[in-house]
Amino acid sequence: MFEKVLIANRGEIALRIIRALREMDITSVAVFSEADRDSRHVRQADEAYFIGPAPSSQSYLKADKILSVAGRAGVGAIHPGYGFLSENASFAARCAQEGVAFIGPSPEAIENMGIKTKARRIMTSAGVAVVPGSLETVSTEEEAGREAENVGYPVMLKASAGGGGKGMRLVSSSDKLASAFRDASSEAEKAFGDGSLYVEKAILKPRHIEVQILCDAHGNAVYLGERECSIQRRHQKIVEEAPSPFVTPGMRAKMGAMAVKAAKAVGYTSAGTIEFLVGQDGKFYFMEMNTRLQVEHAVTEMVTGIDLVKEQIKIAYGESLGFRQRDVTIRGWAIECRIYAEDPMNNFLPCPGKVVAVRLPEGPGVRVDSSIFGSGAVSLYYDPMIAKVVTWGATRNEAVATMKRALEEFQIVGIRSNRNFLRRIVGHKKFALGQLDTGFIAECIGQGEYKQPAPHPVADIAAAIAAYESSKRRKAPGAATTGVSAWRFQPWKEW
Ligand code: MV4
Repeated sequence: MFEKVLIANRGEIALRIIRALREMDITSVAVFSEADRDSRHVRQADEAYFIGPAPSSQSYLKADKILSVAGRAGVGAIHPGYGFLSENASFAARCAQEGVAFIGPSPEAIENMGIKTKARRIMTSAGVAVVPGSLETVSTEEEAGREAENVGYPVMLKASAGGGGKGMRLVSSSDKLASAFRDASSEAEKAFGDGSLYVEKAILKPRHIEVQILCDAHGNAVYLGERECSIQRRHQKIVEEAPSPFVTPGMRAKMGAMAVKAAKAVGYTSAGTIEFLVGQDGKFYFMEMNTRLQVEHAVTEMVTGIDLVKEQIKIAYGESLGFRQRDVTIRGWAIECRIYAEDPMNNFLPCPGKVVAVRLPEGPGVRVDSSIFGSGAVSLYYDPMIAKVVTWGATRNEAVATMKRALEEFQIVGIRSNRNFLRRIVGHKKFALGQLDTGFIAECIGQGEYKQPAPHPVADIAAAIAAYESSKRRKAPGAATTGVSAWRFQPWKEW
């Protein structure tokens, strides 16, 4: 096995990987920017190397610096986590050139899946169902119009280089095509430096359901069930669960077989995810493949008992998968809520800043992946996701009940978070029924409707200090704590 592995990432995912390495008795090497000197991944790794200024373009995205640390530290492999260099084919290729294993798929697999039209062509030849539409890019409005007539309106214009909804437009009829084409193309040009588009039939009120796969370098491939990821806000996932309330065992087997076929078509190795767009009629179509470990991988780990990070490391070392498809069973239900340092009352503006105090949920059925701590800070330079709260239950209802309790326990003072927004989602009647589609937030939670007052962080701190001081004065030594139920919703009592 590798003796030493570098983690080319930060935050909760760096900690997640350090934990796997520790359990495998592999030395962990962290890298950190100026903004991360006091971060937990730096403290918890066996070694840590400074790689530059806070902006990720000058640190976590600098392949040169990371490879030079890899050389100096003498690591056998690099785990890229998610984001940053994780889906950068040339970085993966450079790792190979320098004799360091990239814990992920081959550069070719990353590249083939990165270009959406190319991925659609490969999938079509492999017999994987893709959304009906063009297999080549359309370069003019006229060409787009012809393709749109072929598949029938409504259609979706999408960026070939795309992802994340950028450069995407829903077109309901032919008279709206020309302006949508121009808008989508210029948006794609700005976002990806490539304005080319393709046409797909629009699937109305779709679900986003993705299948986790694991493939080793010896031709063994398994699927680990699906994740329901339909609850998104502006193409950002916020609540995910496994399994999907919509997927039957028969559908799971079909989607799983399709996902394995898709992975084999690009000679995939490592952990990967096939995203499917699922219509209200239950038909599912390949949307794209994520060639990395994903943020929401934990829900799959909770229901399968398989440690995806350890599997990635073993696969990168050349080991064979230690189990077969028939050994994979889905047990119970898991839900993940992503806590972001953002203000739902102010258009979800990121709210970086100094953390004064934090209480993370714990107890039965709770897993929290987070790198925040009581006197830490949320940096404005990076993604504002500060914690993943994951709960497990024997049934979906139990997992939901545990999530409600865990979100209630989650307290943070000093910065604002979307905690209450998440509580509204998880507490919604339609969520309880598992009636989820990609319109859930807009239809059930809304943006402007959300009027729950959020106290200003300074008011929180003042309340915390005041409460602490008054409790010191009032409490007789050894006095029993009373009124426990009364302060369930008054977190400042804790501080
Ligand atoms: C679609 C679609 C409907 N029909 N494609 C959005 C992000 C990108 N990865 C794909 N997306 C969509 N593609 C067709 N042909 C609807 C969406 C979509 C969506 C998909 C998954 C999760 C949330 C979404 C929110 C809005 C639109």
